[in-house]
Amino acid sequence: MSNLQQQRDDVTHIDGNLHQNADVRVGIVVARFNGFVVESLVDGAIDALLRHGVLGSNITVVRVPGAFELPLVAQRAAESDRFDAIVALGAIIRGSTPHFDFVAESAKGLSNVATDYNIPVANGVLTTDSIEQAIERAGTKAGNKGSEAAMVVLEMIAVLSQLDIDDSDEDDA
Ligand code: INI
Repeated sequence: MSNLQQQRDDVTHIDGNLHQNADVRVGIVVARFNGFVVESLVDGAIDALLRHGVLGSNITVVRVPGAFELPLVAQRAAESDRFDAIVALGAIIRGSTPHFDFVAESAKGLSNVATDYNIPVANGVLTTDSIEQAIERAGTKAGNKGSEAAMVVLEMIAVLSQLDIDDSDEDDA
């Protein structure tokens, strides 16, 4: 075997498996604004979690008025220690009100929650130019961004737990 091939074989790969989720606790924070779209994201997220072994009793859905409110409630949910991951769902549709850009900007606060509280947070907030684009991403021709966000947190939980295992192995050595 060439030296290069040997080096390739020695590379450590960490991938999350999606099979062991019976103990996983997920908080889903949901903006009620544009609810006709957002509820399809919620259905998609819950369906994906249940199909991957998360127990219904370990899923909590928290509803807030709009996407602007999501970062605070996501932060509080992370702080509570009640969840292993958070999925944020909403739909910010240009033209719904004049302050689209303002609301869209505020939803960026979600990304800070993950790093500030060391917990996976998936951003399942649609930001679209039209209602049609939002519908396409909520269970029709462009998939369901709610179920995608749910899968993201399951993968992240698995990846992070793999990293933790590898750390403790090194400590033991
Ligand atoms: N909230 C949304 O979730 N989506 C939107 O498209 C939206 N628009 O366009 O206005 C929206 N506005 C409400 C906002 O999230 C707050 O609830 C409101 O500003 C009160 O703080």
